[in-house]
Amino acid sequence: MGPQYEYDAIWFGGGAAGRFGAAFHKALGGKPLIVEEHHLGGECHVCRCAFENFFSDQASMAELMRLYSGKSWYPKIDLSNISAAKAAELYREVGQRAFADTMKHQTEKQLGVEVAWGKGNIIDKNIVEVNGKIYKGKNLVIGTGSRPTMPNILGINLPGVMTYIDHPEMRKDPKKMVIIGGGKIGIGKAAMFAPFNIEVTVLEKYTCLPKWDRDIRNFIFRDFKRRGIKIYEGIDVKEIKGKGKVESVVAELDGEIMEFPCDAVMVSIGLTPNSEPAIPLGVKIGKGNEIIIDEGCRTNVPGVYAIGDAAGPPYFMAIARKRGMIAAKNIAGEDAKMDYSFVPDHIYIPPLEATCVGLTEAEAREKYGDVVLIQVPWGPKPEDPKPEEYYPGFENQGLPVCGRMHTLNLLFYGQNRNGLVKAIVDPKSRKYVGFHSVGDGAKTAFQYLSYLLKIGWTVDQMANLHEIFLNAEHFIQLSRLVAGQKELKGFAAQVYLEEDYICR
Ligand code: COM
Repeated sequence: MGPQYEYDAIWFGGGAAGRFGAAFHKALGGKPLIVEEHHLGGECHVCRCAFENFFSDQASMAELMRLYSGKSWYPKIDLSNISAAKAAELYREVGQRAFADTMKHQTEKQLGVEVAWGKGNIIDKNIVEVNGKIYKGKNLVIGTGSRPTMPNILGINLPGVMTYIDHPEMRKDPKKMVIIGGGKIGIGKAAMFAPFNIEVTVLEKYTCLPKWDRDIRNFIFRDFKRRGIKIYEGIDVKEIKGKGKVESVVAELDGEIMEFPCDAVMVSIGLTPNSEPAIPLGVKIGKGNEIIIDEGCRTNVPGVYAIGDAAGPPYFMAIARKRGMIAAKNIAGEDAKMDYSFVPDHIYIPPLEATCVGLTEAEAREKYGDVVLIQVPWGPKPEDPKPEEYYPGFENQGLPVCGRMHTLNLLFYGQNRNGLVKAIVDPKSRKYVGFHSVGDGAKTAFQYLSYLLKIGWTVDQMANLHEIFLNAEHFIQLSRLVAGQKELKGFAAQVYLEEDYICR
């Protein structure tokens, strides 16, 4: 750092990328300054991952209470008055504040990273002004996040049109909600709202969750159908109608105009990077409004870096944080590069979760030819199990639901609904090429599975691990069942669940 600079780097934005990057920078021996207007941790704890985690748990509880009500020893539960708005209020009152305090305490007190609180104004690539005070940095790191992409259609500004940002701000439960966009956010929100007696319809212009494995998609959407969540694909939204507030969504399907009455609309068609603050610096901006960076998170302007969502997809917290870490290393004089291979993906679809990493079956077949599947459930479905009738003597005693549904409580969830796990293996090398799961609780394992994929983990190595029975992700025990085969065949007939979930 030359004598004219107070800081090695000014981290413009203290979200997941900037907070982790600045902390890493400090740990490397540098002198970082974070400039942040609202909260450290960015949107995560306000309306994104932390909020979704909380709200999904509320939705899971509601959905499972409905399923368990009056069965076995569980008391009858009346859910007619439950409220998504109440759940959101609880998070606003408790969760948001608690998270904001924790982030501030951890960053400033525990890690000793300096923060300039207030709206920052970038004067040039070495000078940022905050509340009239000038801060000078040798490097500048832009971590300004992203915002929901909004379609340019009539009625988009009507009261009742929301995005993920407004979800924690809900004050009243809608009766009917239309979700525009069936990507990760839209599908997750559909599963989150439905348990609260909200009628949900998803309108997707192309295909919902297009990058996900076909069996996983089918599993999710068949379950949506059972729950009454309607999915339309190939439908083009034209207008949101209403006098003073949302009343319906108008869309075109196969040349036919359809109208969907509703009192709320959630828009989830994608994200747009917040690259605007960096434009005056002369950084290159891509077609999706993202700041263009190299593998080391450097922009085209020397000394200016971009991290997190501001630098474009993949929009994923781990990528945001790692971009921060890579920028920190390079500011400290290393030559570090981002590695985007084997990044897992995850959706909360309460009461389930879907997680995947690596290739889908279709991609694997294209690349490796005849792949082997290690999968449950597979083949013909068992008859729908009948959950026990109410067990006399337990009326209004005991807990309604034991937390979430882990493992065998999923049996309540009905025919083949207790999850699907699928590992895809190249039989020649015996290496895994993809893992997929829908069920409860698998996401923890995927943090490690993604690394195992990367290092070329084999079925034989997996068979040597120690499973803790019962776990939601059965990959270890399933792999051991077939690992003795000299010529790997796996054990999953290639049975596709029929695609009957689309409303058309
Ligand atoms: C996640 C926010 S809640 S951060 O990545 O820890 O800053």
